[in-house]
Amino acid sequence: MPEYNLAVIAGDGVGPEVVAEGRKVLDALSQASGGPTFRYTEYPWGSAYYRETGRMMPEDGLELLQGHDAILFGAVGDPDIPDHITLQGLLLPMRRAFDQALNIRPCYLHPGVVSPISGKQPGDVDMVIFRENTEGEYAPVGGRLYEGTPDETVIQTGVFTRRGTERIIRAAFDNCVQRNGRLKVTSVTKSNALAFSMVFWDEVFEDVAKDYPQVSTESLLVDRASMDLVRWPEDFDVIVSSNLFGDILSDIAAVVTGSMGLAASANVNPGRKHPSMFESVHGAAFDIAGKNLANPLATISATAMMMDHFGEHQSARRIDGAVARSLQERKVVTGDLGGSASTTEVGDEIVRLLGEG
Ligand code: GGG
Repeated sequence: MPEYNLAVIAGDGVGPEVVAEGRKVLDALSQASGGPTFRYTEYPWGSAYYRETGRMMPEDGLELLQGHDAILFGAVGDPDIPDHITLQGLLLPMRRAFDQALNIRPCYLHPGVVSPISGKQPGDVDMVIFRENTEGEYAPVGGRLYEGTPDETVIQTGVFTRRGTERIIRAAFDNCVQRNGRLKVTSVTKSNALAFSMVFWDEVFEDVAKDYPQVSTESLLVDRASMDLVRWPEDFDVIVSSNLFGDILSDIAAVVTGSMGLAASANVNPGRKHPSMFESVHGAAFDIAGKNLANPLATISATAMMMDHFGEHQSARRIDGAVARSLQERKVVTGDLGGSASTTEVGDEIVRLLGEG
């Protein structure tokens, strides 16, 4: 019976509430005979830690995380701390230090869930977004000069390496070949305006595509892709995009599938030298924090992605099956999906459904 050594960073806002339900589901897996077991180490980092120490995590935080098999992450964000401090102090350094280059964000319209786009049927929306996760527009490269004067000058640079660009594009193609028979990869850029970085991205995309002749390809500008995601989401299969565009497009895709509260995310280190991280796409949602109202299904689905990462595919399918069944039955759903169940009730329901097999 394998035991996995997990780091848990519940973080801010609704993070602790949804992570508690994710752990509840992992613990339920452990009850099955031959199921995986888990050892958790909690790291109380985030905005509360920042208020006490002036840092989002301790100086040796990354060293502490390195020894774990994976990281289960909640959320970052605080109404009283600037977002660039909370994000740059914890989530983004973790992705870079652990070379979590592949941010994988699946979106599926489940039976029982109503899309805000009229006429969309269950399964019509079925896509996965591959977002480059360690460089691009989120690279912390730039500076500020003559601050507060009329000459104030600000530079923020995008960083696109051949290695990073090729890695995410190749991962998208590999996933496309494995996942289904539709076989289409859409690359999203803005190469008409960003004539260095995104023209380069387009070239790498065309090069990599040659290795996958069975996959059809398209290249869309991000403005066109954003429109199409809303009006024709069924046209997309696998999307590959830069850090910034992938971040935005995956939020659009999540709401099209009914709620941000359903969107899970894996931050994968392709070389497996470092721990990968699993989290909801949504943030801290501090307007509902502490009220037991948040939908924990995104985090619970992220635990299924973690199981797949460990090769525990049967456990992953059990979690996915329980999530799908709870959505279809609609007996226990949170407010974002039109129900009145609490965060803990949804977690309990998933555990109950896991028990039914
Ligand atoms: N659960 C993820 C979270 O807290 N997200 C907040 C956020 O702003 N994320 C931006 C990103 O994923 O790059």
